[in-house]
Amino acid sequence: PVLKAVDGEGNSSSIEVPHKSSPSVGIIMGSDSDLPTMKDAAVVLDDFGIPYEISIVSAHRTPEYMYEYATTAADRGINVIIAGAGGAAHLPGMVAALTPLPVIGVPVKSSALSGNDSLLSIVQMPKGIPVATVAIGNAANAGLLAVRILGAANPGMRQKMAQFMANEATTVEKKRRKLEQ
Ligand code: RP5
Repeated sequence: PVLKAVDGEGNSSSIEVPHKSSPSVGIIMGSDSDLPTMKDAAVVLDDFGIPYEISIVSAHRTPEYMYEYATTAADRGINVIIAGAGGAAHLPGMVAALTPLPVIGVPVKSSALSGNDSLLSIVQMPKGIPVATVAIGNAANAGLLAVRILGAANPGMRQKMAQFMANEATTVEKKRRKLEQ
């Protein structure tokens, strides 16, 4: 199936929902309107060859499904959950309260408060229930952090991350040399 969506600023996006038998990362979002932001996490995981699943899980509109998703994720073989939401963004924190897995929160940019509401809702977790929070709208970094978490116990994945970082450095070096010519 293909998930298509338009966000509050009119940015449209679509993503082919993968049929992978053993997803290692769960990407969830409060609404399909979060997809234009959250697809960047999927792009990173695709680049690193990490199987993932994508779903719409709303803390407010589908609380029972959120409970089911979070409490079964570990048994289904998920190792890391990336959760994005905007506004009163309770999804990452509630999911973290229901699973022992690491949860990465993505504050989605909202129209009313530019994502500051999302950021504060996600980052201000009480002691005991951590959510690793990335910058507003930066789902790519959530994907990269998931790769690093998986890489802690996987030397091959760590090597891929080291290569990615070396490539980033090369790109910047090239730009610097061009500028200094
Ligand atoms: C949140 O409310 C979602 O994560 C989304 O960012 C925001 C708006 O949702 P829609 O009204 O576009 O469905 O729950």
